[in-house]
Amino acid sequence: MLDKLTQLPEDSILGLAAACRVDPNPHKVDLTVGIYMSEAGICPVFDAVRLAQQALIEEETTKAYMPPAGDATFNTGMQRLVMGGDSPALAAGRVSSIQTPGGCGAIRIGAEVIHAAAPDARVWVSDPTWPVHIPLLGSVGLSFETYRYYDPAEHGVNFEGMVADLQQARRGDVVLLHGCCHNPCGADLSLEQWGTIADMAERQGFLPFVDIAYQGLGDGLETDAAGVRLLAERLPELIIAASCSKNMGLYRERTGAAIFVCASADNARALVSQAQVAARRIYSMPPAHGALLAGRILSDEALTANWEDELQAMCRRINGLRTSLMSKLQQHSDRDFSFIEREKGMFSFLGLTPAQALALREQHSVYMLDSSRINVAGVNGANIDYLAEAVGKVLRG
Ligand code: PLP
Ligand code: TYF
Repeated sequence: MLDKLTQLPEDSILGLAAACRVDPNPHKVDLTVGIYMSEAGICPVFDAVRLAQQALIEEETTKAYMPPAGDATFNTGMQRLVMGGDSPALAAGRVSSIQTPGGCGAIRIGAEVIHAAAPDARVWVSDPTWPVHIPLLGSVGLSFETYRYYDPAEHGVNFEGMVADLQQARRGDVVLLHGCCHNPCGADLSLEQWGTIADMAERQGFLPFVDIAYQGLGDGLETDAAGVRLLAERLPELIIAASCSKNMGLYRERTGAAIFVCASADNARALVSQAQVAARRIYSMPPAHGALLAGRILSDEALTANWEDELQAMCRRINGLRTSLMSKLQQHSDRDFSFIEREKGMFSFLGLTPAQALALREQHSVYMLDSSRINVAGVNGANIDYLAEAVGKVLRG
């Protein structure tokens, strides 16, 4: 039976990272997967995570199953982190959540809940969106529509196109939005534009589904959540997929939350039961370790302050790298790269053709996606000159 099954292609992002790992060129530059790399070229463990982990190891008394909804301290901490401590929906008891295996798990649970409520729901995704959104949402049976989002000529959001396309989204449809630090393009909505999306959701009745995987890495924890908070203040219903992979560096611990903003407190409770049943169909209970660490950090003032300091430093460093990369690229090319500085978070499209991205890989061991998406956080003092020079060479042909 199994011999009918054939080899499938690798994940387009992870496959390139694997190719870079085995490249023997000592000058190789890995700008593929969205992980934060320090100046020393490593993906660090946050100091607050290390401290929380030491305490957890001392105090942990069991490895029995987590409850199906996950750790209660983690859940309330994540609700406050994303929604804000003064959220009216939170105060009204209209918010509930379950702990999930990463943001991916949250997206999948959100998709299951949507499918239970509206099996024919269409999910509107940005052009482009994170490629993993498609299997995560599509495997549940939801269908897709696309809205215009990134304008490659302007290196920014085509908001007119987005609004024109979303005018066709109707009650029973879902609109997937990147909460901040758009993956792959780095171009985000302004708060005013979030307001327009809220107006449209109110008028047309579609349900926004916000994927927020980079809170704290664009402008800061509060500013990065301003869009999702605006929607939560204006709309009766909202689904949010949050992740601690990037902003706590808990990638491999698979730590995330599916958050539901509902029209009533009763409905918010019902959604937890729906999400738990959805989780039981896939993995039953979430993993413990990452959520126990995040829960400790979010519920302890000193650990929170320590974590926020380190996150702010990462955010500042990424924004500094954007400026340095822009000016280095401009030294090696007469193109305008100022857009890199205007974008947010880890990603940017450099605006190269797939053939140029391939040439960078084959001739210079500089690894970026074929779309020319780079992980800005993979740039450092030791590789920035080599990188800019290589891009300049490839652009000259
Ligand atoms: N959503 C987007 C746009 C992402 O880029 C990522 C991961 O990098 C995620 C969600 C979820 O990631 P994880 O499952 O590691 O939390
Ligand atoms: O886009 C990225 O690079 C990150 C990490 O299947 C990632 O979001 C990449 C591929 C994947 C899961 C996560």
